[in-house]
Amino acid sequence: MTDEVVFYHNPRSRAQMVHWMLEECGAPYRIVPIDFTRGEHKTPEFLALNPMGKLPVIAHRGVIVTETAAIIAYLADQFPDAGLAPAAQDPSRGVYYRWLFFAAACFEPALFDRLMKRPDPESKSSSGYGSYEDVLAALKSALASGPYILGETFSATDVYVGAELNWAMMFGAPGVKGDVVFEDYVARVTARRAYLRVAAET
Ligand SMILES: N[C@@H](CCC(=O)N[C@@H](CS)C(=O)NCC(=O)O)C(=O)O
Repeated sequence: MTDEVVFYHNPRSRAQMVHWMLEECGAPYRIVPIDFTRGEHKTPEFLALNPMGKLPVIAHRGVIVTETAAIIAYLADQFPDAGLAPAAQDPSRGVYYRWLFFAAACFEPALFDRLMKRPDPESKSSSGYGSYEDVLAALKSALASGPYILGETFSATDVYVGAELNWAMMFGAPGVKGDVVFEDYVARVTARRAYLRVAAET
């Protein structure tokens, strides 16, 4: 069975984060462009891959994976030579998972609610992310000692957290843009060759 990753892609989407990860881990991949304007993500064929009708999607060794953070974690495990995930038994795997899941489950929804000017959650204790401010403070604590989330070691979690923060900065998210910890971190991770290769293509 081929090791090639089939990557359903549109550069104007979260699939850019997966593209960065594919370059980081040195995976052999083939891009299948998906044109949103032609509704190619809502065809029966595409919905059979992802019933959400959303990108990104990958197919690898007969398996379909969706959800940006899940794809990034999956690729780190499938292409271990790149050294982008701590071993399963390594305690730092806990730190790696912690901030990867935090970014997907707390930072992303908090960020979108804030950018869309949705009202803050009525109750911090029943809202999964508490408050936007609490999320940013927690994320900043993870980055404060740096240079990466695992300290000296760059990992797949930095791809996802870095891409989310970079995106937040582009959209002028309050508390992110202009903050020295976030700005320095994003500058550091987006200076990587893999990121720059992808950015040069778009
Ligand atoms: N939770 C998903 C979100 C995926 C998502 O919303 N993708 C957007 C592009 S960034 C999409 O495909 N939108 C097209 C649509 O819903 O019609 C992930 O993290 O991968």
